[in-house]
Amino acid sequence: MTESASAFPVPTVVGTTLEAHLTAGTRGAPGATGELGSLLNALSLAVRIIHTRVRAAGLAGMLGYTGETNVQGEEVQKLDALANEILCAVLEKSRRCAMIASEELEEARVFKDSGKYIVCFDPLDGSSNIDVNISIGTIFCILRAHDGGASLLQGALQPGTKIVAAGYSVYGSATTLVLSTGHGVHGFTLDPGVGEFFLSHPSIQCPERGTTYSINEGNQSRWDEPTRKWAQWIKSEDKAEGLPYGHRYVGTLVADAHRTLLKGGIFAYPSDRKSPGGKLRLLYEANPMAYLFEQAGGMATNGVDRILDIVPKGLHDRTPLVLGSKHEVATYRAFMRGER
Ligand code: AFP
Repeated sequence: MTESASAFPVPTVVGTTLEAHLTAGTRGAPGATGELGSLLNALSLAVRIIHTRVRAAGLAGMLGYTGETNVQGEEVQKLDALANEILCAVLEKSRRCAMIASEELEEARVFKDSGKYIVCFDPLDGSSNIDVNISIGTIFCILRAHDGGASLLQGALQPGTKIVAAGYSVYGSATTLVLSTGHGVHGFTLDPGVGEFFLSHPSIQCPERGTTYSINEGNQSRWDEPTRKWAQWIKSEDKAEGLPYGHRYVGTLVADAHRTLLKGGIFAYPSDRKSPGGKLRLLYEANPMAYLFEQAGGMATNGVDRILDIVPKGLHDRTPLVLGSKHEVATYRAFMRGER
């Protein structure tokens, strides 16, 4: 062996790749065809491509707006549009998708020669943070196409309890992919040198209690009385209850939810006078996050009901969203019921 070769120690431990994890997860499972695993691998490919575009956006003239407005009435960022195109192309080529629903598309898109799944996604969450180099992400969930009834559209409008897998990626100091297929929540970190996701956070558990709360305090004047009372309480001084909590708010759901999932505490985007039905979207923001938090032992509510029980009426339905540790979310709900 030459001098130079021995200078680089042979890696003793090669991590578990996403593919190996998914294959192990479906091996021997009754009726498993590997199609779901292959669809999740396609989604991870889309995330890796988006990762490269996000990292180089400032150099490739990909910051700023396209000049168009999307179905949400929001100005579309160039990276939003690009991330949407990447996901649509990769999912169509996967032949595992019968249909997709995207935050950036008014209508659902049906694919020919399709597979048995529907993917709902927010291609690039946190648009307001894209140009200022703050964490952004991609959010998705997967449903069985023909479980919802006759039409494919009905397939997308199933309650979150019908989700078969969900996940999100965070393009932050590292690119992380967090996902669940109903057997716990697992986190993978991208090794950019290898271009591969390796298991870095196996079996994530959302702590029973936390010490931080996350809400856009700038909306306070628009909140209803119970929400204002809860926000006042969580900032009050009470050692026995561990109050006050620290305040953390990035303004990107994936980043605020990721912190809350790993460290505990609570994230809340309640309804208010400006958004009486809530701001966040049910199919591709609230439902995927609610599925992951419940899989990790946390909770998700709209303040009254369990998010996953809500039956969607339309692709771009909005909902109040409260996520987090059991203790904090249960306390929040008690305030909304006037029990505190
Ligand atoms: P999009 O960029 O996908 O529209 O997401 C932004 C977002 O829906 C979510 O990521 C944040 O939690 C929330 O909006 C931030 O809203 P405010 O700017 O009103 O706090």
